[in-house]
Amino acid sequence: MYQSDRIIKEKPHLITRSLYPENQETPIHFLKENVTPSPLTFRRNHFPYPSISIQTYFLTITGHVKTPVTLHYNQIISMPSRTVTSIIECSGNKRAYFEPKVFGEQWTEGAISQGVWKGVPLSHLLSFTGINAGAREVVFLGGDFGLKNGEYVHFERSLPLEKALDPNVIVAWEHNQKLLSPKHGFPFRLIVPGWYGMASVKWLKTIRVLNHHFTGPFQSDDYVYYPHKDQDKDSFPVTTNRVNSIIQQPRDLQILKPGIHEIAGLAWTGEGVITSVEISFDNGETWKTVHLHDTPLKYQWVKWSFSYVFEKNHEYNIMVRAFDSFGRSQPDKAFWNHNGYGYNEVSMVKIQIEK
Ligand SMILES: Nc1nc2c(c(=O)[nH]1)N[C@H]1C(S)=C(S)[C@@H](COP(=O)(O)O)O[C@H]1N2
Ligand SMILES: [Mo]
Repeated sequence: MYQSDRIIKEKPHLITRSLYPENQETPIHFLKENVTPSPLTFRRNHFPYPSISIQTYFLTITGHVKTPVTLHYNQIISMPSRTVTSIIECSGNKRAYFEPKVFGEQWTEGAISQGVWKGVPLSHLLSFTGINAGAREVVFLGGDFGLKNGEYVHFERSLPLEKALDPNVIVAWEHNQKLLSPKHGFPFRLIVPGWYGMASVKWLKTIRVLNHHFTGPFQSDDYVYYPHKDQDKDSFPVTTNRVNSIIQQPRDLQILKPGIHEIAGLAWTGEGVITSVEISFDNGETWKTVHLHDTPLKYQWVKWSFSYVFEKNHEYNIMVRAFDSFGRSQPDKAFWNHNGYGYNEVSMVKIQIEK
C-alpha cells in the first residue's frame, strides 16, 4: 500500500479550538450527509466533561409544579418518545469573521451539525408534575460545572414556558439511532429545535419551573446580544438561529482549472423554512437562484448547488445568500455585537482560475 492510500483511509478529524474544555469544529466539507455522524459532530463545552454513572443517576423536576418528581433512567426511556431531525448550530459559529474582532472561541463555519434525536417531549414530563399558575420559565441544569466570574457554577439555562411546551422540545437519550454519547450529553440532553445550540443543555440533571425570570451567567452575561462596545444598552437575548448558509465547494482561496465547476453548500434558518438561495458572481450586482436538492424542512438544513462556467486567468468572488419564509435574508454586513453571536453575513469564497 502506498503512503498516500493510507492517509486517505484515515478518519477525518475535527479542528481543535481548545482541548480542556473540549471545543472542536467540523471541517465543513465533511458535512456531506444529511445526518452528521457522532464522531464528526462539533463539540462545544464550557467545562470539563462530567462523569455520570447510570446507577446513581436521577432527573429531578421541581419548582413551581404541583407534584415534584424524581425519575430514574429506565423510567424516562420507557416514556412515549418522539424523534426530531434538527440542526444544532452554536451561536458563536462564524465568530472569527467579525470585524472588529471579538473575544471567544474563534469558530469559522463548522460549529454546526444535523442529527436525529429521540426522546420524550418535555411537555409530557411536565404534564406528569403539573405546572402551577404563574409559571413563566423552565430552567435546565447540566451536570458539568466550573469557575465562572470567580464562582463555581453549573451550565444552566432557561426557556420561556411557551417554548418549553413546544412538542418538538425533547429530553433526548438517542442520537442517530444510537445511545447518546458521553460527549454529547449522556444520559439525557435537551434538544431545542430552532434555537441556537446553547439552549440544548447536555447532561441534564434538574428541571425547575420558575414563576420569575432566570438570570444565571449563561443567560444574562453570555448569550446576550450586546450591540455596543462599551455599554450594555439595547441588549437582547440570543434565541433562534438566524437565516444562514455555507459554501462547501469550492473552498475559499482554491485554485481551479478553467471550465465548468459545481458550487455547493447548505442553507438553514431557525424559524420557518428556507424558501430560496441565491448566488452572485459580480459582487452582489446580480443574483441567480440555485437548485435546492430537497424540499426544505423546518429545523433542517437544505443542500443546494449551482453549475457555472469559469473563465481562465480570472479571480471570482462567489457570494451566496439564503431567504426564509419570514422574508429574512443574510445581511451584506453582519450585525456586530460584543460577544460575537449570530454572524450571518452573505457567504463568500474567493477562487482563482488557472491560466
Ligand atoms: N451542560 C452543558 N450543555 C451544553 C453546553 C455546555 O457547555 N454544558 N454547551 C452548549 C452549547 S454553547 C452548544 S453550541 C451545544 C453543543 O452541543 P454539542 O457539543 O453536542 O455539539 O451544547 C450546549 N449545551
Ligand atoms: Mo454554542
